[in-house]
Amino acid sequence: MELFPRSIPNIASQCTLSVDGWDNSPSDLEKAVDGDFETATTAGSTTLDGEGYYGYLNVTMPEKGVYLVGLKCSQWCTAGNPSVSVWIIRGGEWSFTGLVIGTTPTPTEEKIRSGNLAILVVDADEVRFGFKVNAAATAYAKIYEVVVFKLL
Ligand SMILES: [Ca+2]
Repeated sequence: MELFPRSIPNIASQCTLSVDGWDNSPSDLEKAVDGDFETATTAGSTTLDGEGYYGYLNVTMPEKGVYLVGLKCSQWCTAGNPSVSVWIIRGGEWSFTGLVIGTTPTPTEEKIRSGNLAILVVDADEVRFGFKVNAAATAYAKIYEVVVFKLL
């Protein structure tokens, strides 16, 4: 699938992916940067006793710049509504960008977000995606693909 001109290569495989904040972290992170939108990490999950973040995905670029970052993921949970929030990080300073994906009603089975998230990163070198649920629940997510285009 070719989403962008060949003159702007997807450099996701040159980025460093890491996860934190999960009871059971998603593994097989290489499947999130393999260029295949159908392959995914294992399901990460966390049980929360109230609204909160149940895990994070961090994408660190090779250098600061202007990037377009896209994310295909899935979320599901035993109660409430899951969402994804985004921070952009420049040299260690965090900037909360906002809640960018919300899912209703409660997806009790895996729900792939067909409207993929894309974030423009300006003069920064890291994006942090926070997976959130707004109720006491066990919540899950898989990362299908991260795409990173360096624009400048
Ligand atoms: Ca993939």
